[in-house]
Amino acid sequence: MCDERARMLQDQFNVSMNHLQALAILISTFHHAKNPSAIDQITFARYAERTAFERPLTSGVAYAVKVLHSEREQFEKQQGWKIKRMDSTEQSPAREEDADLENRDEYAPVIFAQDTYKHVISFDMLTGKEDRENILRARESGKGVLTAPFRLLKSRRLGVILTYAVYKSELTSNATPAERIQAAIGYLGGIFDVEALVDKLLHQLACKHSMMVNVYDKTNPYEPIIMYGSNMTNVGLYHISTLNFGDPIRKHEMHCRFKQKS
Ligand code: WA2
Repeated sequence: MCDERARMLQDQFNVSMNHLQALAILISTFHHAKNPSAIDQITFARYAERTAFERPLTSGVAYAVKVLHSEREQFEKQQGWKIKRMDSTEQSPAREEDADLENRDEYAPVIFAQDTYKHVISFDMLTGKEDRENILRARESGKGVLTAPFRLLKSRRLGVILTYAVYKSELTSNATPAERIQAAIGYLGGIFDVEALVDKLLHQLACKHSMMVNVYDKTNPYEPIIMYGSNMTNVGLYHISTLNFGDPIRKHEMHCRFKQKS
């Protein structure tokens, strides 16, 4: 029964992942390869909302573009807003924020987002640890890459982000990592709200009350990160099913156990 649950979760993850990749191609076709672009925030948000059923484990999508330091001023003028650091919420002083941004050679500000995440628009995704690592890994590999579970901005909910890089159309399929980094023009992220969405999925199954399910990121076997379920000590008998979310550097496991009758 644990294997069956693990397989369902993995299938839904795969479906979501495929659709995110298609969305990355849509952006490349209708935003980057068309002048003027056929996509703006309103169009993107509407399309993302109407196709949300295709990405059952995601609670939203967001798209960030590569902006070089030399292009920053022009970009900000065109957008009508300034690129912000992810840690520069109301509290932190604006001067420090500007000084810090000044020293970077490139940025990845979000320009489009599904309405649930429109608060991330204008934030430089290279200034957040998990987002930055994901963007760098996505663009040099050309594959979908996953973060470890972490607390999202604003909502502070536990999530993982799956990122696909968008490239200039000239890129060949056998390009080297250096060529990929050079040819990257943007980064599409799907936000997986594991707490809420895994819960919804597992509740559709029978025996939900008699079985406890936990999902872990065990990329570091000595420091598993809980992705889903209540944190409990590993007592009693439990079954382990491995999960494959398509990113070879990440390892995930589902643990299932029957609840004791009290
Ligand atoms: N989106 C929404 N909330 C977040 C977040 C994020 N990243 N990071 C922290 N809280 C544009 O992978 C590219 C979205 C990152 C994509």
